[in-house]
Amino acid sequence: MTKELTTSSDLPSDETSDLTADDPQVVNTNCGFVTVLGAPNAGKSSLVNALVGTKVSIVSPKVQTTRTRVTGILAVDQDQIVFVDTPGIFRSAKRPLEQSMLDRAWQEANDGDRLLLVIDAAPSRLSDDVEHIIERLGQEGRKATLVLNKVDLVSPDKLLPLAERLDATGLFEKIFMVSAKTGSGLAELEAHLRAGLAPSPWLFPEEEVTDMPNRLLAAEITREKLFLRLHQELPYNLTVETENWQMAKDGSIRVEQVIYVTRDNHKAIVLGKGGSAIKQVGASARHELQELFARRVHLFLFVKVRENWMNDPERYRQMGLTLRS
Ligand SMILES: Nc1nc2c(ncn2[C@@H]2O[C@H](COP(=O)(O)OP(=O)(O)OP(=O)(O)O)[C@@H](O)[C@H]2O)c(=O)[nH]1
Ligand SMILES: [Mg+2]
Repeated sequence: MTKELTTSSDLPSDETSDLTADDPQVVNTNCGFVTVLGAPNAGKSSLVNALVGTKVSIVSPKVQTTRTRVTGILAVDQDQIVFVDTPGIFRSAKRPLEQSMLDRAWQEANDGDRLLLVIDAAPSRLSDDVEHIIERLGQEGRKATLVLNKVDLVSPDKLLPLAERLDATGLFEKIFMVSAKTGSGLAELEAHLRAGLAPSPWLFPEEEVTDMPNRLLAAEITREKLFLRLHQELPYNLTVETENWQMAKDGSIRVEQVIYVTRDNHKAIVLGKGGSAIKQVGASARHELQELFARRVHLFLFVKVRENWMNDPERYRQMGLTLRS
């Protein structure tokens, strides 16, 4: 797992004089961005986490869990892949938050070196959202690698017709059948992506698994616990921000976060009877933060009603999104 740079002793003697290990001409590493695109709930974040080998992106059984660009970085031998997880794409966004999420996903689709389209292979037919993505990629003349995910839920005789139908679109240079849950097919996918990398210096240090700031990562973890616990429209009407992040002298971290909700009754539900709900969310988020940062974490959660947060550009900026004007 070492970063192999050609040293001057590997080069013909007459070329060695001016070259250093930082010179692009002597770098023998590979690196690239892979944008992971797909409809909501396809398993994009699960796939990125499985490929990176660390949980960098939050996951829930609900749609629209991921709201912004989340990177997961894989470094193996001389190769570094920066996976860019994106919000699930759906046909029609109604609310400003949904619009910003869609803008973000399509923007990332245009920015990456390579596109990975993740489709949930479990349903018997392609959803409208998937048809919409395929249509748009086709119109834009984009090519992608197709990942049929959740194959652990499908019998092989159903997979083949689906793969053939998608292959007929002409969009996909290669099709992989994987399960982010069991890990099946991931080694082949990884090998394919690594083989397609361009020679380039690494963009991140070897041990880095994401470029997300700790504050955002921590807010996402709390949001995941809220998504797992709350139902109906409530998860979609809240946002979490880390307001304070302090390292104490004893090495522990003090994290203060605000959960913004839009209505008083939402605040009551988030708090639960006698604060029982928020206590559980806090305990579960704190536990995960402690594992992630390998130190003691003191987590303080506050719930604030801010009716209009979904029209406040600052709330979007905190999430790494832009509110359309
Ligand atoms: N059985 C099975 N479940 C999976 C697999 N991959 C993901 N899931 C589940 O599918 C659900 C959605 O997974 P996510 O990774 O959050 O999906 P996503 O595409 O990132 O969703 P959004 O961020 O909402 O667009 C979760 O309940 C996952 O546990 C898989 O390979 N097999
Ligand atoms: Mg996601």
